[in-house]
Amino acid sequence: MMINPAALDASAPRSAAGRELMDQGYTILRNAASPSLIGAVAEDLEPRYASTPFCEGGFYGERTKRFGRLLIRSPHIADLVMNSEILGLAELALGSWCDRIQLNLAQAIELHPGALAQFPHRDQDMWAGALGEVEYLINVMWPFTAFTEENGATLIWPRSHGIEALVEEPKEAPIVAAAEPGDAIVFLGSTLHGAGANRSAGVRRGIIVSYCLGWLKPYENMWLAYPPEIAKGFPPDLAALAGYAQHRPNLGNFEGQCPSVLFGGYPADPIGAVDALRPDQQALLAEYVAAQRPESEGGRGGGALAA
Ligand SMILES: O=C(O)CCC(=O)C(=O)O
Ligand SMILES: [Fe+2]
Repeated sequence: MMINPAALDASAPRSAAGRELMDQGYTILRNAASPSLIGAVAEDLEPRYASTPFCEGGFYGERTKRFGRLLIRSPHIADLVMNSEILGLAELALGSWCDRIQLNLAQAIELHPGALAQFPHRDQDMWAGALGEVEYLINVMWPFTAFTEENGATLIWPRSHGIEALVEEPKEAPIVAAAEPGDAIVFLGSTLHGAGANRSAGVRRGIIVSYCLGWLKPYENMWLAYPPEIAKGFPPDLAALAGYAQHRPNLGNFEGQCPSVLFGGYPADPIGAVDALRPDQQALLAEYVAAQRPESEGGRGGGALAA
């Protein structure tokens, strides 16, 4: 197995990392976060790793621990989720398919000694959409311990993404995404991957943060993980990423308005629905509406409908 042929320094121009991501299906950003930030998050999550039971089932892994809702478990996680390099890559990979991206998952993972290799999979297979045409998701693993071949570093099949997702057998062997705390292992939802086997005597710790198209059902139920009374304390960009924004047109509304209306409490009185449209839709609609308004109200007097 090759180790990390696609590793890039985060200080390299984003277009290089972006090109790598889109060409290879993955990239590894070296030093994408400071050791102190990673250390602070790891420390905040420490008690929860210890108290979380092992997973059940062959996919999650029976020598593996996982827990979600990371945004409530450490005030520092927001800085990882909102990392601008990562958001840039997410926009690059997903921006053509949606009006806005959203948080799909923020989950801690701990692979214990004896953990078996995870079933190789593509994360996009949770959705029943067309394959080989659309990118649905981008995944970021942030290691808290070194990821090595021995302790189960993520295995990634290079160039298994995009249209290759329709091919049954990958054409190439996987690489070992060896990485250090502070690095970010980034791969697409169409890229074949899985956790390696932990044959070491120590645990492999890290978190997965993933982003998906804003019109999909996210893997982690964001509104239950972060109800309004919690999300109202997030910075507005983070709250929007965690589901408190509409995907234009009008998707994900609460009573016809942006769900962030709930940050002020549940409305005591009825509220009216307000369009949330893309500019192109807004322009089309304005013309259609104006054509039906009487001239006395600034419209064109019913022309368009008859035409
Ligand atoms: O832990 C890893 O290295 C990968 C985990 C993964 O791919 C998943 O749970 O979907
Ligand atoms: Fe996965």
